[in-house]
Amino acid sequence: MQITKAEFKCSSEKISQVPKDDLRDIAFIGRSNVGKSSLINMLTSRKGLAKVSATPGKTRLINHFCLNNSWYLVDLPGYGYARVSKSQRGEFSKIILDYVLKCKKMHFLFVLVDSRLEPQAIDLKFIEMLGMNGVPFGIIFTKADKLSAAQLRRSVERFSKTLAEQWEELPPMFATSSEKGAGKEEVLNFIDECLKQKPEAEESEPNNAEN
Ligand SMILES: Nc1nc2c(ncn2[C@@H]2O[C@H](COP(=O)(O)OP(=O)(O)OP(=O)(O)O)[C@@H](O)[C@H]2O)c(=O)[nH]1
Ligand SMILES: [Mg+2]
Repeated sequence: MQITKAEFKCSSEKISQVPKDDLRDIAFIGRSNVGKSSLINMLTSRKGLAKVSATPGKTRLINHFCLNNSWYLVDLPGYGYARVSKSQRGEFSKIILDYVLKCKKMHFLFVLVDSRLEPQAIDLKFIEMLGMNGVPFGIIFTKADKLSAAQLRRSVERFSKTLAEQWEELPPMFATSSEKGAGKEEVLNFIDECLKQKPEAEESEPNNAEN
């Protein structure tokens, strides 16, 4: 998929504020500082589209970016950042849980994990919560430029093995580097395919005219 147009649409504090049109969301989440905003800029080839910061906790709102006038790429706040106040933090904040579990616009969620780290408890917990709730998701291993090809492969294998202990089927997985542009085509092509699929409600309820 070629990105011909990428523009900021809005920031929302709660899901009642997200755009009301029927364009679908492809969202990005993960621990603070994992590289969500950088990846969004890399995928859209727009350097300053999403705000990047070396200080974790930069993105606090649900940010919608409209791509090719046909879908939304969504930058979500990070989880697991200890320095935000307790009421904002929770285990996973209300804004994150509401969006991920209740927002009907959300079509697919990418969970970003740092490719350099061992599987982190909070990421596994988040993924477990997605699995239990039937949320469609994939995993992106970020900052791949910081590892050799062999180290990256081992890291992905380690994560897969951990997930396989609990789940029969593994989610789609990608490795990216926002510094080098690696993984861009794979992720964009996956999104393209994903958007061609109809939302589940339309597939399973074709004759709901009385509703
Ligand atoms: N080397 C390298 N650094 C990266 C990459 N992606 C992000 N970074 C750096 O990691 C830091 C955090 O990046 P962000 O994109 O702001 O991370 P975020 O997940 O949006 O963070 P929050 O909004 O705070 O949750 C910045 O210093 C980035 O420059 C990458 O692919 N390679
Ligand atoms: Mg961010």
